[in-house]
Amino acid sequence: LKIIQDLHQAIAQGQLTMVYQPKIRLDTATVVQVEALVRWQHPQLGFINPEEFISLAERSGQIHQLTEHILRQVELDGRAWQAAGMPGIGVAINLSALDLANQALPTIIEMIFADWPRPLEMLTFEITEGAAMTDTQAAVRTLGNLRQLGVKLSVDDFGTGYSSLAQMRQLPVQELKIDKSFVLRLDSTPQDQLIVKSTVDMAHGLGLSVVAEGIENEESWRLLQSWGCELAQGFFLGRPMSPEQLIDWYGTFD
Ligand code: G
Ligand code: G
Ligand code: MN
Ligand code: NA
Repeated sequence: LKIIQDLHQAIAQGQLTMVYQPKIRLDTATVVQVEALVRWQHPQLGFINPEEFISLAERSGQIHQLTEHILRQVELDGRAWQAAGMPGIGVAINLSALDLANQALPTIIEMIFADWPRPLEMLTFEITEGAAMTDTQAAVRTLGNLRQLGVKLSVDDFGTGYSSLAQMRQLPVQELKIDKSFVLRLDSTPQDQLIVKSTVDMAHGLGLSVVAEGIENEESWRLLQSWGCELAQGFFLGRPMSPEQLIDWYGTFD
């Protein structure tokens, strides 16, 4: 398939770019982290949805290369922010289910970030609920080895799969990210309010910190703040931005 070759070229020729979306502390309203999101502007087809080409990379055996490319880009962008005098903020990187099957991943991360000006504790890896719960021995071992590096682990899209918080407790994760489908209409949907508030409470009871994604208005921000949710991410707070835009945005955020 041509699109498979195109993706191969895109990785090799640097057609993929990263954008970064802020994650903000609800108690102090400070930016503490950004989530790295990959973008592909195809020369003929235009913008391709990341879910589509990541799934393509998984099916065509290119996911390890793609992930490694993304890791290198994040490392470079982190250096540029440091050089630009931006305070040390963390970066969250998404991993696909197949990345967890890659036993070499922890070593690859360690090598790529060996000379990073910031500690590995400032990296978080977001693993989708589905991927975290396919408790193959390989995936569990990779999660444990990642943890050994000192990075944080987060369960992404929480609430969309079939897992429970009880199962989550068995994994070496520190953070749970409530899926945006429960948050987008939080201000006007009592049922979503009930789901999100109880998820925050239960997660806290298990010692996990909570991120809510999909905050699109101030009322949702206030509700999450009153429930003690730790971090918020959403278009109301900041959209995904290029690494250069992020520096400017950071300078004006308060
Ligand atoms: O970027 P966008 O906001 O459209 O994200 C769509 C989905 O694509 C998200 O669920 C996210 O998990 C996934 N995604 C975005 N960037 C990456 C990436 O760098 N690696 C992986 N594995 N998934 C990503
Ligand atoms: O990996 P994950 O599914 O968490 O990726 C985050 C996705 O959610 C990205 O595609 C990002 O653009 C999207 N997103 C982040 N904040 C908002 C928001 O406030 N509204 C909507 N509709 N999407 C958001
Ligand atoms: Mn994510
Ligand atoms: Na998500």
